[in-house]
Amino acid sequence: MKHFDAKLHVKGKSIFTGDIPEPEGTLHAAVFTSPSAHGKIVSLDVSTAEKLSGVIKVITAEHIPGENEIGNIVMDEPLLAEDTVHFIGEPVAVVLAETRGQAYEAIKSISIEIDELDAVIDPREAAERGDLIVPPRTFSCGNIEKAIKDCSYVVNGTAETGGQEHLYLETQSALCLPGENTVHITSSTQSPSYVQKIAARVLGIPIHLVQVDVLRLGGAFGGKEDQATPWAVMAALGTHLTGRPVRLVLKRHEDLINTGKRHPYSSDFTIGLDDQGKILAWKVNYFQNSGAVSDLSTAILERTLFHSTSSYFVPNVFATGYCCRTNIAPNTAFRGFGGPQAMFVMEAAIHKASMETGIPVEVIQKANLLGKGDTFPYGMEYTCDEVRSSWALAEKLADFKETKHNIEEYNSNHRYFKKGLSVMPVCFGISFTTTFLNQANALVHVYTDGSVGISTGAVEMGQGVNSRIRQIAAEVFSIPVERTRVESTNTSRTANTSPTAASSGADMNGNAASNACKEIKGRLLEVAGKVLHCKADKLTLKNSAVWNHSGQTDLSWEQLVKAAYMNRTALSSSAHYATPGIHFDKTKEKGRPFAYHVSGTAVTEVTVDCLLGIYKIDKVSIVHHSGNQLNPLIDLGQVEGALLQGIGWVTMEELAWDKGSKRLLADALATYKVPDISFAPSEVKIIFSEGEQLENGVGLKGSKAIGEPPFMYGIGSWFAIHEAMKAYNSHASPGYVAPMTPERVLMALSTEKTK
Ligand code: LUZ
Ligand code: MOS
Repeated sequence: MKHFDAKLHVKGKSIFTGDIPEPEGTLHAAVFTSPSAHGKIVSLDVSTAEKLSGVIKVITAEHIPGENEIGNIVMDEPLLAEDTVHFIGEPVAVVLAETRGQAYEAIKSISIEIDELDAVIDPREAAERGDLIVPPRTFSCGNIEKAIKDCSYVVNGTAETGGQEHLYLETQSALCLPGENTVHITSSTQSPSYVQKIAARVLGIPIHLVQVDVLRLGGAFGGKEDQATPWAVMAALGTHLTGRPVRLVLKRHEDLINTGKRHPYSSDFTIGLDDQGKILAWKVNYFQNSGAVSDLSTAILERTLFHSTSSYFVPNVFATGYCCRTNIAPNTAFRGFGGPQAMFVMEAAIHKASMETGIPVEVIQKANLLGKGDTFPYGMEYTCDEVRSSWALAEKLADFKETKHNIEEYNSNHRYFKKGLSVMPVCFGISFTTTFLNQANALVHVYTDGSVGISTGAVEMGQGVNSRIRQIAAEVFSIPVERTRVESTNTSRTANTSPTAASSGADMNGNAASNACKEIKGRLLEVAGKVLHCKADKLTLKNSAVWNHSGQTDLSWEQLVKAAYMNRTALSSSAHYATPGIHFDKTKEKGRPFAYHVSGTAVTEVTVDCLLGIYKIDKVSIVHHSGNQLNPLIDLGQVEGALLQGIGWVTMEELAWDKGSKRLLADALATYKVPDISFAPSEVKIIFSEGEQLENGVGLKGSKAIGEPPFMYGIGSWFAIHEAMKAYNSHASPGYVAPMTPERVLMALSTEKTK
C-alpha cells in the first residue's frame, strides 16, 4: 500500500490553502503585533494606515461584534489585544487591503505606545510570583516519604528541556469567503470544529452559520491543533465586516515569532533506589513554561504527569506540575504533547543515579522496565509485555554487547573522537487524556456507479490518515482502493469533531468510517439476498462481487449498487465512534485514560568530535510494537520522521530569547537550526513487531497509533552523546540540559578538563 498523496506531492499538484485561487475582490490581511513582551497600551494609532492606498479597513478589538475571546480550555486569550499586551507577536490589529503588499506596507505605519511592565521568561520565576495558569496538579501513588527513607540510594537533580519550533512547511493560512449571512472558512487547521466554534463566538453568530473546510495541511505536528484558530478567525472577521473574501497567510518570519512552540520545562527530581538498582521512589516537580496564555498548556501538563514514570514501574510516586505563565508566545501542542518532557527527566534521573551508584545505566533501566500487570501511578494497568520484549529485541538488533565492546575499543584507540551508546525505551499512552474528545464521526456515500465518497473529521497533514481510511473502506466493501475517495474535512458533513491529534486520528475516524461502511454493506447484502433469492446472512462481498457459500455469484459490486438504488435503498450512512473502556476521575487522578499504550525501544550510537564539539548520529536500531500494520510504508515514514524530529529537539534545535527585550532570537532559519538529511543517522534499522492483540474496536483493525510515540526514540541521542563525552573526560558535566548543542558539548568538555 502507498500514501495516496505521494504522487501529487512529487508533481507539485497537491492543493494547500494558499493554492486555492482567490475570487475577484479578495482582500489580503496582514497582522500588526505587539512589539513589547508586557505592557499597557497607552495609545494605538491606525489612522495613517487606514488612509494608505489599497487599505480597506483596519480591524482592532473594538470592531469585534461577538466576544474577543478565543480560549478553548481557560478563557484567557483575546483575539486582538485590548488594553494590555503579554508577548511579542501578540496580534493587535488586522489590516485588510487590496493586495498583500499594500497590507504589509500599511502595518508599518501603525503606531503603538506602550507602558512597559515587568516581563518574565523563566517558568520558575513565574511560579515564585504565583503566576500560574491553574493551581498545581499532583499524581501520586504509594508513600513517597517512607519510600525515600527506605532507599539505599537517593539522588537529587534538575533537568531542563528546551522548546521546539514546529516548522511545518506550510505556514498558518486561511481563506474566508462570504455567503448568505454565512462565512465559509478554508483553514490550515488540525481542528476544523474549534475554528468553527471560535469564529462563531467572535463574530457573535451561531455555529451553523460558519462552515470550515480543510483539504490538507502542509504539516502541523500539533502546531495547528489550537494555533491555526486565531488566523482563521481574523480572516472570518474581515469577511464578516467587509462582505468580501479575505486571505491571510503568515510569512515564515511572522509564523516563527507569533506562534507558540513545544513547552520548555525545568524540573527537579528525587530518585530513590535499592542496592540492586530497583527504583522505589520518584518525586518530581515540573515547571512548564506555558507562555502568555493558556492555549493547551493544562492538557499538555496533564500528559506530562501521565508519563512521569516513562517506561518504568515505580511503586511510590509524587509528581507535581505547574503551568507557569510567562511573557513569550503561548506554547502549544507538539508531537508527544508533554510526554517527551517527562521522559527526559526520568532518563536524566536514571543517568545521574548510575553516575552516583556506579550501576550501569542500562542495568538500572532494565531492572525497572514495566511488566505485564504493573500499575501506573494513575491507576491503569499495563496489559502487555512490550516494553521488555522490545528492549530484548532491540538489544539483539543492535548487537548491544558486541557494540558496547567495540565502542570501548574504539574509544581507547582514538584520542579526540569518542563514541557513545544509549538505550531508550518508550511507552506512550494512546487516547486524548480529555476523555470526551475520544469520539469521531464519518459520513459515507456509495454512488450509483459503485464509487465511494468518505467524509470524516480527520485532517490529512501528510501523516497518511486518508490513505488508511480509504484502505479500511475498500476492505469493508471488498473493492479496489481506487474506487474510494476521502473528501475534504468539512464541518457541514462531519460536525463536532475532535482535533486530529493525540496520534488517534486514524484509530477513531477510521473506525467511524468502518462503522458507516458496515451499515451500508448490511443494507446491500439484504438487496443481494432479494436479487439472488437467498438469505442475506449467507452472502458476503469479495473481490468486487457478491459471494455465497459455493463461491462468486454473477452479481458484481456495480450491479449490486445499481440494484440497491433501483430498490430505493439508502446508499449513504453516517456513523459515530467512541473509544471504548476509557475513563478518568480528576478528583482522584485515577482511572483508565488510555485505550492502550504503544511501546518500543531504540538503541543509539554516536560519535563526538571532542575538539570541535560536533557529533554524528551513527546508527539507531529500533524495535517498535506497531500492532498489525495497515500500511507499513506510512508507518516507516512516521517512525523515521519522528525519530529525526526527536533527535533535533535534544541536539541542535535551540530557542533563545533576548534577556532584556524578551525577543525571540531564533526567529529565522539562519538562527534556528533543524536536522537535515546529512545530519540524519547514517543507519536506521527498524523492526516492526506486532505485539499484543488489541481488543475488537480498539486501534484500527489491530493496528496501533503511530504518530507520536517514535518521537521519543530521539531522546536516546542525548544520552549517547553524553556517554561519548564521558569517554573523553570523565568529569565532563553538561548538566541535564537539552538541547545538547555542539556549543554545549564543547564547553562542557573543555572547561571541566582544565580544572
Ligand atoms: N491533544 C489533546 C493531544 O487535546 N489532548 C491530548 O491528550 C493530546 N495528546 C497528544 C497530542 N495531542
Ligand atoms: Mo498533537 S501534539 O496535535 O497530536
